[in-house]
Amino acid sequence: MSAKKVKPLVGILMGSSSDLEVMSGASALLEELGIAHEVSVISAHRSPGLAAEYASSAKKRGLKVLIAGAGMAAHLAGAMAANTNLPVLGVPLESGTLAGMDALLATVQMPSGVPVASLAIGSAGAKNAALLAVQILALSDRVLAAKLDRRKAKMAREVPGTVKQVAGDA
Ligand code: RP5
Repeated sequence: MSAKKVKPLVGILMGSSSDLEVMSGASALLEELGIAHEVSVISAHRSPGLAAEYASSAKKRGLKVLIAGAGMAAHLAGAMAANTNLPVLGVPLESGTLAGMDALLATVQMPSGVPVASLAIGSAGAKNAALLAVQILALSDRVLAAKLDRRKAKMAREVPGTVKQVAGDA
């Protein structure tokens, strides 16, 4: 008997295969939390038709959240948001001469009416985008919500707290 194929709930996109290393952090986190997802390289500039088609068909295909990472003039998240009402999480990536500031501004400065939730530049942003996607899914999934609670509690336990106390005269 073959294993039941679960439809992906999250679509991770990136503008180039050169973004894969950083964006794989998002995929690893979703995998850790057991979230079915798909990973695609689609460019807002180099394959604009495919980008529009992906976004317009995403909801029909069962996807619930899109994560779009891109560098330089990062329009991928915006191109997704232009063509779907699913939540779009944008991850600005460091690429080229401006160290990700270009992508940050392009991702965060969406015009009114077409929201993109922008995360931090680079790998922290990629991982947080995955966590945010899971938090959105957990709004209607109690088991997932409990998993996130346990993860947060574990993270708190792992913070060292006071690392040194120094005695003095006063
Ligand atoms: C962006 O341009 C991509 O997201 C990537 O971060 C950057 C450079 O792409 P490549 O020239 O490496 O394909 O569109």
